[in-house]
Amino acid sequence: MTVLLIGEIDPTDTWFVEFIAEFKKSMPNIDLQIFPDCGNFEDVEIALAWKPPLGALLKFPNLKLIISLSAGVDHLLRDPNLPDNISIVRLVSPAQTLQMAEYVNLAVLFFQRRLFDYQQLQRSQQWAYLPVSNSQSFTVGIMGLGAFGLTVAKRLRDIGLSVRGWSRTPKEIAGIKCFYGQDQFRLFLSKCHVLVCLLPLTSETENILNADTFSALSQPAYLVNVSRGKHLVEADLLSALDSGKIGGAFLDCFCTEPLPKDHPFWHHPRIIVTPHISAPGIPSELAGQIIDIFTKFYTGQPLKNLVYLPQGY
Ligand code: NDP
Ligand code: OXD
Repeated sequence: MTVLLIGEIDPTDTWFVEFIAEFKKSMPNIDLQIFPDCGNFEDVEIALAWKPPLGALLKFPNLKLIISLSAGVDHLLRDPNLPDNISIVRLVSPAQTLQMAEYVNLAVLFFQRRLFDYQQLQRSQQWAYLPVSNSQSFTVGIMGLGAFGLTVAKRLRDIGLSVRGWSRTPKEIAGIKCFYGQDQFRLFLSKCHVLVCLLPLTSETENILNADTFSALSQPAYLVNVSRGKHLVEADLLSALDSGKIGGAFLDCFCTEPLPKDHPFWHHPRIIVTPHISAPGIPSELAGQIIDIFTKFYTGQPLKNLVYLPQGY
């Protein structure tokens, strides 16, 4: 069997070097080819994809399964020429959801303990005490209660913060106040001090982090965007930071990645920029998941984390 690695894949990048080595170690009998330097296109049955070129997956007449190398699948679904009737599964690993929970915890506590204000005091060598909101009255709102959002929400709940969540369909989660659908969006926002975006990027969620959303939050208000850059209207965030409506932001994903050198986010005193590393996934664990998917697929067992195309995630 031939498996194709396709997309924005730099075989010299540290993560991919490790991933390819783990893949070959765990699946020595599988012929792994990297697009476009692959042999016979007819031999390819499974594609491992990360931002494949538009229309490229149509070139493989015997393709049976697409595995997204990421949890988000916007990089695949943006392609209007995706082959029809082929299942798409995405990789979601427990270690990766834990990494995300750690990152969001870090950001939330940074805001709650007023570290942006202390950084400002430090710059002018001021030794001063600033009052802090207690954790039960500091509310974190998680947009998206899927694989990542749920783990993040439970972690924050378990350290004693007040947590609410918002999803498309109704949920009941112990100790977390849940809201759903467009009708309950503003009600959800109304008590949140920190807004964490863990939504998939779809036509319904693009630009959802905008001036209107920010104006519905409780003060002081902060933002964590760890999902996709296109959820955020960047100019609205800069205005909200200028006016004080938003007190600070942790941003891990951007409309253009890498973030251009002249982008105003780089030097903003109330923005922490990280280069899409909140939950990078562990190559050995992902390779293990891929073996499991191959086994299930070729023995006709149901696959987990299937993408439902009409929903967009
Ligand atoms: P899931 O598909 O498991 O969950 C998505 C959640 O969003 C669900 O709760 C869903 O609601 C909700 N949702 C979707 N559309 C809407 C809508 N229109 N209104 C309200 N809620 C909505 O996704 P994951 O948790 O696995 O991943 C989320 C995103 O995180 C990924 O798409 C990716 O962009 C990002 N990500 C970023 C990483 C990084 O390193 N920065 C790493 C991994 C993921 P419902 O439950 O009702 O279906
Ligand atoms: C993902 C990501 O979606 O790393 O998995 O962004």
